Amino acid sequence: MTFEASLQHARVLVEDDLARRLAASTDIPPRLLQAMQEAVLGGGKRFRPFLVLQSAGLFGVDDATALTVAASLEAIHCYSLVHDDLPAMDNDAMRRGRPTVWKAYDEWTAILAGDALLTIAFQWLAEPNSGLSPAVANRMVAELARAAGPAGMVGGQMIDLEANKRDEPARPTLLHIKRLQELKTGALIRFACRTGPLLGGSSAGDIDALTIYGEALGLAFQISDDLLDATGNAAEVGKAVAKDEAAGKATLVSLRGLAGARAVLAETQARARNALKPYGARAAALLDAVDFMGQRKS
Ligand code: GRG
Repeated sequence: MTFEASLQHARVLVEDDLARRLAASTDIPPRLLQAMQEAVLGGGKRFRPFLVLQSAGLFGVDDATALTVAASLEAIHCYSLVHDDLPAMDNDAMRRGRPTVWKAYDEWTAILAGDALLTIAFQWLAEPNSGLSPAVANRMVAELARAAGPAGMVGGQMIDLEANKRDEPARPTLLHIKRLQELKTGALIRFACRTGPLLGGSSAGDIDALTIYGEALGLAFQISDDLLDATGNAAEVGKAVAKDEAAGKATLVSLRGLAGARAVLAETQARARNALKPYGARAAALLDAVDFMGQRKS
């Protein structure tokens, strides 16, 4: 299967699952539910669900089990985008080629829709009909909370905004940028990659291999995102570009230039491919995801 076909497979599965879960939530006030649906069902590559499903498949875990985790993770990713677009954060009007949730509704609805997606994700993992054993559900809740929370994505956003809102931002080091990206973007991608061996009850060696892969892929994803911001086309990317330079943001491109960032991307891709060596051709789709980082257009 081509990478695009595998991504499309994940997209169809997770979008159906998310649409069904939200449509069944008749106890949610209508305006809140509509804003949540707008946030979750309004496009997106579904790259994190793809990683969950592929990582699960590598360790013999079926799609139905992995989907609960994929849907929960995507809900958290979508919440982060809704909050990141708010005027108090990145102040964006367009996302995924459409008006952002606060533009389509208003700020308070967007804040509440984000809060609702964050909390419902954990409800889906923890409720008795999740399809996960209590021990696995508990592990997933703990791991996802850590990845999304103050020592993960929220912490990374804090470091990013704090540096950016200073009157005279300090010149960032490579270490600072890597740390920021490891938390802000990397933590959810790392979580997605680890779910296969965790759900499958695999060995510590498998968990370590997929963790190394996930960490490298997360960094590669962020570098490719920075390259897209610097060189991409807004219509194709689906959101404003050239924002990082205008905001004086600390990225690998601002520190090392385009060629320097591409060189770090190539090194990082090699690290990710190397971690998958023990799995040979069975990891083909996860290897394709590494190549995708060098070719992203959105
Ligand atoms: C608000 C707590 C909080 C965190 C926000 C995710 C994030 C942290 C900010 C988004 C800003 C940004 C451009 C981050 C870089 C990488 C990233 C997460 C891009 C968006 O992910 P994609 O490309 O988006 O997977 P789609 O739309 O395809 O789902």
